[in-house]
Amino acid sequence: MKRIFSGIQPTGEIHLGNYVGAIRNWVELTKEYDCIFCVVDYHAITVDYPIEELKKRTVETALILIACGLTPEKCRVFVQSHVPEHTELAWIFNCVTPIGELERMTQFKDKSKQHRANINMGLMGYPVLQASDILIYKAGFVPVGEDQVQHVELSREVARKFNARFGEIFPEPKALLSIAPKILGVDGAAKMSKTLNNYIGILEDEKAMWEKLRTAVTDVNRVRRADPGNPEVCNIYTIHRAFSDNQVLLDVDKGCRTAGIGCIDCKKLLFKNLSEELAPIRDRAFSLMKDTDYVIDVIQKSACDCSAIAKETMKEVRSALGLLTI
Ligand code: AQP
Repeated sequence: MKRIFSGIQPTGEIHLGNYVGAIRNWVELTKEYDCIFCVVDYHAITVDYPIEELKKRTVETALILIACGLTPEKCRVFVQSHVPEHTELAWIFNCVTPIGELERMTQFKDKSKQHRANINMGLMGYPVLQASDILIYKAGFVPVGEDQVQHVELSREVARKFNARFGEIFPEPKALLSIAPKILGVDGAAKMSKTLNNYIGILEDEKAMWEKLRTAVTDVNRVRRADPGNPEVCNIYTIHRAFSDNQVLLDVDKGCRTAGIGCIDCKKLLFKNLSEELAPIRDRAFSLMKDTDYVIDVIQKSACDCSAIAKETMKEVRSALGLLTI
């Protein structure tokens, strides 16, 4: 069975972008692939973060993945720092990754602007650690949102460079995109992001969710209800695509182009469909919050499984590098 790896940072509330861009696709893919999903806490420390919050965020992120359907019967969900071979392999990959490649990564450039006072090596080496997260399990496919495609491509290059120098050990992983690989924030401008605070969290209560949706930016050309719009440039329509059936999509598309439907009515339709899908996830998450021992148990068992795979890979890697083993 082909293997999939993907990760998510414990950097705050999981939002609609994470959900439709990644997590919902991950649940689907468990039907066909051997899946490993990881809460990547070492990635989260590449920027300043509230230290006292990290443990809670880490457990909550794993908990939400389970509530979304990534249950231990279907896949493994574990925490990156519990399998230290990830960082060991990252060091080795540092030695085959050209600095120039890292400097041109879009995320590095963006985060360097956002965190001018702390542009550290970890921020630049983020994609090297990501390559190691994927390749330590020899995963062939990496389901991600559009923003992460560039990093997956770098993982391919890292695998290629390593294999060329030390022998064929790693596959060249491919990115897999969901049907909604890029969701913009409620500002309708930047990518929906935990740290940009422009998101709708998937566990938010319905009142808060509607308030954010109600005021979310749509096609800027629709100033008045009578103005026709273009669904292709409207973030609400993009989110509709992820939650609404074909008939609703056709009606909304036509209504928007002919000014037959107002933005608020379009949002109400979306809200109804969103709520239907997210309500059971929210219920499962809130009941798991009362049983975090179960969540800890899942991440412990998964780490144990993943550790066994990672140790095998590292044995091969150490031998290929010519390191002295004792
Ligand atoms: N807006 C988005 N649209 C589609 N997919 C998205 N993803 C994130 N934002 C969107 C995908 O979600 C997965 C997990 O992302 P992450 O938490 O590891 O990091 P990120 O991409 O940096 O997401 P955020 O919310 O923007 O986090 P912060 O603000 O902490 O940097 C990935 O597959 C990602 O593509």
